[in-house]
Amino acid sequence: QEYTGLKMEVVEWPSELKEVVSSKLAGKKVFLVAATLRPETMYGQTNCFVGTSIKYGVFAAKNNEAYVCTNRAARNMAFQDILAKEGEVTQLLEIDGSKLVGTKIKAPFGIVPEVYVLPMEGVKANKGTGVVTSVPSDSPDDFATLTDLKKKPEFYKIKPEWCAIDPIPVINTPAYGDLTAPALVKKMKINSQKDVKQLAEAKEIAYKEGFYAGTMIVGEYKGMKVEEAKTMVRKAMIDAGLAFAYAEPEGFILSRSN
Ligand code: ZZB
Repeated sequence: QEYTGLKMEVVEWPSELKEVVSSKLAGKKVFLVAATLRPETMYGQTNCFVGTSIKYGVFAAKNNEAYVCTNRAARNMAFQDILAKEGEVTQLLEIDGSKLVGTKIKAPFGIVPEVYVLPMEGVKANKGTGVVTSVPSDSPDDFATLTDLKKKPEFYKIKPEWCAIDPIPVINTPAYGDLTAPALVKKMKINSQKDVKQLAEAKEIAYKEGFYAGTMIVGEYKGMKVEEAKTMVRKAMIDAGLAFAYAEPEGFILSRSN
């Protein structure tokens, strides 16, 4: 699986983390790295998701940078020469996912340039980087989760203003309009992030519609088919130093867990 690793720079840490960060990560530019298959949707980022029971590490990268992701992803990155030294993983700090919630980060290419880290139940520790950038206009999972968070911020231990950004139109699809994911969630009567079966189905439809029938309605590639824009947006992000190619060696993972 070839992902785009999106570099979301930390703008402000939650107060609880400030002390440990200033001692352990002094002088480093720190990024949460989200793994995405839909770089063309990055204009519509409204937040980022982590799993609250997942353990994350902060790993030394090149040019005095540091990346926040799972240990498993860091090992994969090391072998793709994405970290400080090829084949080596240097963990500077460990952070519980629950503590990352509320961190303010940059959203590369986002129409809203700065967003917050929020909790999502469905984030898998063994997939991608364990960090997911959220695009509620085109991802049914993201839209359903944000709807939950907006209903019960106290329950999820978040501030309402962290999830206040409404879905941003990015792609038009003939079948579902300018907000494909919200339209699908409504049509399929999906009530929350816990409706995993219907969400998997909605995701499949959103992928197909977006990729084969979608047209960009914002950004530099406005008017272009998603099929063509996808690789161009990805390349632009990589050229700008805001992203990198990150491959998930599935065979390797399988053979290790068997
Ligand atoms: C932004 C985005 C925008 C995504 C969209 C999807 C969509 P797949 O197809 O199952 O491999 N993701 C990445 N890592 C994780 C994780 N550890 N746990 C849970 N979800 C994760 O899914 C790949 C997508 O799942 C990635 O692409 C990421 O969300 C999320 F408009 O990034 B995506 C219709 C989907 N639309």
